Amino acid sequence: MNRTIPILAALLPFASKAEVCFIPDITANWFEAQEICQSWGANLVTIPNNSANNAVVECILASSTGGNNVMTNYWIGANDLARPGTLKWVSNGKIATFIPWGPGEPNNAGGSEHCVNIQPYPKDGGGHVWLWNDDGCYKKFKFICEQAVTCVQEP
Ligand SMILES: [Ca+2]
Repeated sequence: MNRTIPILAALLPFASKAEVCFIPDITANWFEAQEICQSWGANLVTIPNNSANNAVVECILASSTGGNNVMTNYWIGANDLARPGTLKWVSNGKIATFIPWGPGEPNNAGGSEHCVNIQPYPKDGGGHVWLWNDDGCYKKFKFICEQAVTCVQEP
């Protein structure tokens, strides 16, 4: 679990809301993943902008323990099942507007890719850039849960 985010939120005097992300060391299809997140009072992660995408990447890299391979695909909380071509977030039903697709994505391979994961693409000159891919919802991947943390300012 990445504990950096809630600690920072607690230090902000007027913070009303923050999120904490966690990545279980298991794989699941998109629907199972969302159910597992919900069982912990969370949702698959919502990524509304680039800074949130960067925070998710930090969360992924921080989940590396004991040499597990973090360079893989992770389900996030977006799909276009209700209306193909329109991505919505499972946490709040909002239409996704920030959508950093990877090269050649979304390709809707086989006409059956309606859920979104984030994955590392090698960068020229080394390192990786983490971008999104539409994929088959029933494929099993690791996944990222996000739980809202409410902070109340004490009088
Ligand atoms: Ca794809």
